[in-house]
Amino acid sequence: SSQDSTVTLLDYGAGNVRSVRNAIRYLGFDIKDVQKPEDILSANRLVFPGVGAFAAAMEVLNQNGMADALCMYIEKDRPFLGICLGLQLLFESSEENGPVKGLGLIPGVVGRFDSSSGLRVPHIGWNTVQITKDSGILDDIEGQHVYFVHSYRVLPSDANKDWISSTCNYGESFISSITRGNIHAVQFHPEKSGDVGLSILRKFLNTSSSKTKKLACGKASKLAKRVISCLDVRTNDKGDLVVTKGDQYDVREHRDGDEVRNLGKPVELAGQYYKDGADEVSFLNITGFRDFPLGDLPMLQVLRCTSENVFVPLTVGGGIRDFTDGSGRHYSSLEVASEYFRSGADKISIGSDAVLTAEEYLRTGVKTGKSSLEQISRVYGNQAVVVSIDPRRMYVRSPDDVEFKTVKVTTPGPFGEEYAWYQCTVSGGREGRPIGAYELAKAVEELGAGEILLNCIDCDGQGQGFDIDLIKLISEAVTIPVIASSGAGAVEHFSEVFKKTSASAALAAGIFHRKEEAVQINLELV
Ligand code: 1PR
Repeated sequence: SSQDSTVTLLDYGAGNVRSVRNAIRYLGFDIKDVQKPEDILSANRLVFPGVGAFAAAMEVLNQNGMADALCMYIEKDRPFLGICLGLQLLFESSEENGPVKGLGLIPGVVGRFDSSSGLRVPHIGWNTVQITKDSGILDDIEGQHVYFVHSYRVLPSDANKDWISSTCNYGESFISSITRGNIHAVQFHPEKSGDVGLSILRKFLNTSSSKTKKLACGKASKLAKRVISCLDVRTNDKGDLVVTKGDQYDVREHRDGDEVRNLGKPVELAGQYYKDGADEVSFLNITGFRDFPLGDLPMLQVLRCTSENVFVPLTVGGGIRDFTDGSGRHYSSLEVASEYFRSGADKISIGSDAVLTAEEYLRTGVKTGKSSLEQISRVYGNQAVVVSIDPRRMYVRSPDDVEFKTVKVTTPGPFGEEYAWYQCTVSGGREGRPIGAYELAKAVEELGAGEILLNCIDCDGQGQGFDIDLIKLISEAVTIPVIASSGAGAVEHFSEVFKKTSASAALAAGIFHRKEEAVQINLELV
């Protein structure tokens, strides 16, 4: 019956739940949105993809009677799946801007990961989980990786141990899923965990009565390093949005009339890379600094179409800043970012605007709270905000020659210089700024960035390997995850960057466009 294919979704409007919707539809189910508490009580199966901050979510749930309905629904053991914050809200309270009271169905307090011992927070990445009891939905995921993105977690205890169906290890063992009867909740994102995640969702949607099989107990979890496929996107001279790729940021052919290199259509290529096993896909709208992205609606369309079929995290960057259009209408950077999130992005990436913000912050020592970076991370959480750095290597003879942090380079410069600093640029590498990558990285971490995408203009498109000196410098300077980028030309380059630096992920473009390597790079083998 039509009832059987209906999934009730509790979306209280705090962020991107488009991916969850897309995944449910992809699996052949229809979605009914909760409008009032009665819709919860009459649901066949309820999915609760909590997004945003704990306190804000509880406030909305309490205001309109949803919290009571939710507790009643769960106490009646009706099929329920909570995702991420949808797991955390079931516990007694959270320390996130708190203490804040939760739904109180499960004993335990939601606390922050402790970054004081060098642990990178937010925890962003693919982990295996250790299954501790049959859940009926996680049966097959032993040894498989699922995608996590969170700064808060609940620890296992005697009081909640009967609920726990799996744990995960990130600096410490935390609860990655709970199960009791028909009630399930997961800390990771099944809608962003590729085929493994889709199979978990499918099982939940198909079974209300769970037929479970016996499980062997698991191996220890291990954080997998992520490999990210990047698509640099821009409008070509004919007006089509194309994937392009530069050589040290120069995307023109230098023959046949200097055309912008055209490597294919963004949606198709993203779909291909997902099928090939990319852990994440990033779109960088590389002319966003001059073409306003909300005027450039095709980019939003690319996100909408891509997110219908790509079930791993999507990042989009380019042109995130305040803007006044020709008719005098003002758009805030928050509006631009919100539009990207609504269209299916999980993270946004800020380039040029973050450089200007960091410069001002270092000059004044004041956090105004008004920058794009601060506003977007306050509203969407710092895990949703990437800062993309486009540095250029500047050789010097001695560290005393510049006011910026230098490194002793592995390969000396053209005049035998033994040191270098890395100058930040804006507008796609066109303009150098008086700030180094090191100073920028530390400043944006303080201002609320959740991750750093570290490019290197010198290495971009060269296929000669990542700039290990640079990546070591930055990944040791901050506690947020760093994505190494620019220069991958062989599988060995990925293993090198993970062996020699503490980068959490590696991003590449050309190597995948040239189809020299499938995206799936089995790092344990290299
Ligand atoms: O400044 O907020 O509008 O953001 C613009 C964004 O576009 C920034 O993230 C900036 O890095 C990017 N961008 C601007 N111009 C270019 C260009 O190439 N002309 N692309 C550009 C950046 C670097 C990576 C590339 C890696 C890996 N390209 O995206 O994919 O270097 O390449 P490889 O594996 O082939 O070596 P804003």
